Amino acid sequence: MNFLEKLKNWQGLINQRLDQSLPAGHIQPEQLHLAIRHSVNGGGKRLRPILMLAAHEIFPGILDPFPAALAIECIHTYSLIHDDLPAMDDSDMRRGQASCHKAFDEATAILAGDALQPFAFELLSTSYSCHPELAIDLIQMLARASGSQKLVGGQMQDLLSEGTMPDESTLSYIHSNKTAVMIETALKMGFRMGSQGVNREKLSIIGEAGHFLGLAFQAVDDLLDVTKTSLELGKDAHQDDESGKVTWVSLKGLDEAHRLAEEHSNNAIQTLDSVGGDTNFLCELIYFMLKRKF
Ligand code: GRG
Repeated sequence: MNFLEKLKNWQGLINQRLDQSLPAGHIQPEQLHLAIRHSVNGGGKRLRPILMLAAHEIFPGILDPFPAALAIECIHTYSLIHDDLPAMDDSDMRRGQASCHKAFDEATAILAGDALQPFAFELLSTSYSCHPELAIDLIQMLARASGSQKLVGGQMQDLLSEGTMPDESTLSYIHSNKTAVMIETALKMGFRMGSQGVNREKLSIIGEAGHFLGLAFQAVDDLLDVTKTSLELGKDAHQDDESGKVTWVSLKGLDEAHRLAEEHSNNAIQTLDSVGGDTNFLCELIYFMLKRKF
């Protein structure tokens, strides 16, 4: 299988497993489960679960990595649902369709996001219960990444900084936590599940590579926000400018944002060099993410 075939194959498997794992739409309360399914099954590139599978493949282990991959996608989707709410980014479109609060209502969207969080931890704790040390590590990694000093903290600082001119260190804090942390955590969780996963030194190198990749992903996201249409992106474009958000593009211009995206991607690949194992797919994925068009 070449790179693109494998990517599509994994996307298909992730979609299938998500569909099988989520509570069915007819289960009470139907509206809540339909809203969850609307957002989770509504598309999405599935980059975080794919990154997790790619990191697992460096030194593959014997356990099924898919439940962990689904768990991170559930946390990511909850963050998108809540980010789209009127109290946050107020976006009408997500993943090429109406955002959750537009398709349902605000209260339902809040609850759909709420429900996806415990669901992610239920997946981890039940799927890996025969390997308690692994289960605890994975739960800790995902819980820390989604907490007040990481994902939620990054989102809070992003909202607090709207309409202001944040300095570079505040902007780095926002990007590191709002965006890079989940990418870093996807790689670390995937690697932790592999046969060399308890090697703390290698785990920390994987985290560092994930951090660079996350910063590259954010720079590309900022570039796409100004250069593409909502139809092309499947979500509201030009949001950063409209909501008074400072990005690397507004701070330094398009060329510098391009340069940063390339530099961070190259740093991610160089960092992976010292880990050993099979990083071929992961390195191709890093370039694919750099060149992505939506
Ligand atoms: C509400 C706690 C909380 C956090 C929200 C997700 C997020 C944090 C903000 C979304 C705004 C944004 C542009 C974030 C940076 C990059 C990002 C997470 C983009 C969306 O990820 P993709 O492109 O989305 O991988 P898909 O739909 O493909 O999964």
